[in-house]
Amino acid sequence: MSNVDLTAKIPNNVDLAQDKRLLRALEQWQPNYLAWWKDMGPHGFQEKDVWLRTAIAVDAEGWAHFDYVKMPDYRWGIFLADPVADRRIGFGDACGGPAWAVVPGEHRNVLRRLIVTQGDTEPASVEQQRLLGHSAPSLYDLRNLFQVNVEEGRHLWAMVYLLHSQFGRDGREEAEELLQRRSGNPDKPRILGAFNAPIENWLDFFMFTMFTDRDGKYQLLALAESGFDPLARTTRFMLTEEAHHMFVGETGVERVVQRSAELMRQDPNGDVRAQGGIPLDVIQKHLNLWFALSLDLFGGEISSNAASYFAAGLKGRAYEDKFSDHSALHESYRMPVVKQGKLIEEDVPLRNAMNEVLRDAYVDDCQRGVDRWNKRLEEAGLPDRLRLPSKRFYRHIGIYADLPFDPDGNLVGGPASPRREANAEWQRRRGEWLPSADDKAYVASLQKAVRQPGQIANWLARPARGIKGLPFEYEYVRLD
Ligand code: BYC
Repeated sequence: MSNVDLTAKIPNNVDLAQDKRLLRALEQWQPNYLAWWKDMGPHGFQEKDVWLRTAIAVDAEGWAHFDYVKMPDYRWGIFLADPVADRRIGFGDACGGPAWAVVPGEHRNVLRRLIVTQGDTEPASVEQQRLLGHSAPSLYDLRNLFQVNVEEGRHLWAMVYLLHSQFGRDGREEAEELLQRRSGNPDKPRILGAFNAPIENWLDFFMFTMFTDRDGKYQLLALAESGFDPLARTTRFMLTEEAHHMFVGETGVERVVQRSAELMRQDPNGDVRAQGGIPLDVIQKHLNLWFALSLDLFGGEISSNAASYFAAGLKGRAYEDKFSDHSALHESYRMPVVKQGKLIEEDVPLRNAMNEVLRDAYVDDCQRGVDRWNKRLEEAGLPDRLRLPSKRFYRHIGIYADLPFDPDGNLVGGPASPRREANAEWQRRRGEWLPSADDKAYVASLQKAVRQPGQIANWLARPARGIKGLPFEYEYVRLD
């Protein structure tokens, strides 16, 4: 295992102390990061003790330490997974060649762009979740929110390390800009769509960590295959932390569903609202929204960008090892495309369909989570089921963008019908498929902070267990 220097101002396992220029550059960025964190990080809880996990090593066993920490004192550090000896590029035109330890000149701009795009999502999500602490349904959930937030901060550090160490002055400028953009700000928005969408309540938060963090997982898996070895090693370790974020989302929605099922059974008319829970149709609409926004994050279905990332060995497929042909030159991908208002199957050269290949793996993973939620409904003896909408529903990016697809993937109003925004029927039915103003107001009315250890909001079930062997009743955040 690489040595981890935990006593350093910036904990790291990359021998920072040996590279004085890089160390100086990162130490100059550090106060700006902290200023951003205090300004845009979790509002109102910066001085509280939170029972957090901190990364202290990169081996599978014992990589993290748990203790009470005030968030601004969190030890944000730089951790790369251990190098693989004689690592080779695993796909594309340079397949079999040695992986690059330094950024190759010809790929410099593209790699910088990928790293900046990845990096931009991390502070964006912290900004989106900034006010949620004030309405946390339990101390357990409050702590999980902050855990996710500090680790997104660490993931920003991971990308900034790459920018500073490999991209010189351009990289330093990009690192500053990562602290300047703001989620949802029309003048200086974050780069990708979903990271400018508001996360207004805890149902949004659980859907975001289920679906949007899962995009993170798949993008990181694709980057973990990169021939650019520092990127591969950084993202491999980020995936370890990311797993918890998806756990928060998947079990969070599961607990909402479980509680709604309980409340439905308690009411003589099966009315969840009457019992102060969240109706299944409202859960479904939030699912539809965050699934669609997250699908957009994979980029266009047919993408020459994706083809060139793959050809150049910069971004692979998730678990590239599992594929037999790593050139992807001789196959195609059959997908429904829209021609004259109709869906027609078309063969697309596989390299150009790489975003879709990754999106498919993601959809399968999401389906596994939805199946788990449906198990809870089945166990409660209810006939209702949640489902993923079609990949074509409510898209803003790619070949289905702005078209009036319903959740079943059919064009509303037939071939000649107008686009989504101008489509009267789609707009009329919008509230059946996406959270309406009423739904939002109702969910908002439930968002009241529960701050006693062991207590929980009425609309949410308790988790099966607490964190790291501690009970749910533990005081995960000390509020006094
Ligand atoms: N919003 O060829 P196209 C995470 C742009 S999440 C706005 O279709 P490409 C996390 C695109 O940039 C993971 N713009 O797509 C989760 C391009 O612009 P230009 C983040 C978009 O390039 C939760 C144009 O449309 N990681 O970690 O193949 C919490 C045509 O592009 C969007 C990454 O994203 C969009 N949704 O793929 C915290 C990995 N989609 O060139 C963290 C790095 C596309 O015409 N990024 N565009 O100006 C990438 O690999 C690629 O940039 C994308 C897009 C997959 C995002």
